Amino acid sequence: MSCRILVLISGSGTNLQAIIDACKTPDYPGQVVGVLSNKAEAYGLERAANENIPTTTLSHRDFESRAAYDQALMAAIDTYQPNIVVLAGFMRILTPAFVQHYQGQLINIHPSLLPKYQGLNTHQRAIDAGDKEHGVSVHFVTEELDGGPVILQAKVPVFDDDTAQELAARVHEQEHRIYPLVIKWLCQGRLLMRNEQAVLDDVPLPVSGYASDD
Ligand code: NHR
Ligand code: GAR
Repeated sequence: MSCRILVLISGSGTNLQAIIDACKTPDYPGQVVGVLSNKAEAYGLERAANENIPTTTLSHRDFESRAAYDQALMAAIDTYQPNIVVLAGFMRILTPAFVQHYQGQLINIHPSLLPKYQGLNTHQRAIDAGDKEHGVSVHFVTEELDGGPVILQAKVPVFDDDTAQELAARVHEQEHRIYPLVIKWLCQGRLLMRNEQAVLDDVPLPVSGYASDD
């Protein structure tokens, strides 16, 4: 049976689209069964509707605390009975209770070469630091923000005259390649988190993830 994927978004959903498109390729082991947004205006909700994928919007503004929001979020997610939960540009920090509920089945894509530039505004920070290389990381989500074990990274060059927007576009191309690949591994049961480390085909991955060249 195909792996049930639930995607959490807050914005444009280009990663969501890449995942949906990958799921349509022959023999892909998963399907997006639902999309959940904390923002009603997220364009990703339209992308889902265009693909006849059910959506839920749950605004954090309607809840008194992060704990209350995350309880409602978990209840909404679990109605879809997902096997895995994928953060794709989801912009709310998740409580330990949430993270523990989906431990090992919850991944995020973060636009930096972790452990560099945890948090927000990563492209501008890489430019300001004069980095020659930047990129993207897919990681298991743990209680530590952007601190869970890295599964896979992709690198891009930073050019001297880059704007944050140009650099972000270069990173996005890589995001759309690596996220469907990692989701496939997770769906196939080849990828898991063991002792705070990512393990692929029973091989513990290095801190910078699979196929890293350093
Ligand atoms: N939650 C946990 N527990 N662990 C992680 O690793 C998480 C997470 C929730 C989201 C994505 C992350 C990113 O890739 C992510 C990883 C939002 C913020 C943030 O500061 C930081 C990191 C990430 C996502 N959010 C603000 C907040 O108060 C709101 C910002 C906004 O709405 O624009 O939640 O970068
Ligand atoms: C992506 O670049 C993703 O890495 C980043 O937001 C963008 C979402 O784009 N995630 C974060 O910054 C998480 N805090 P998308 O909505 O087009 O997929």
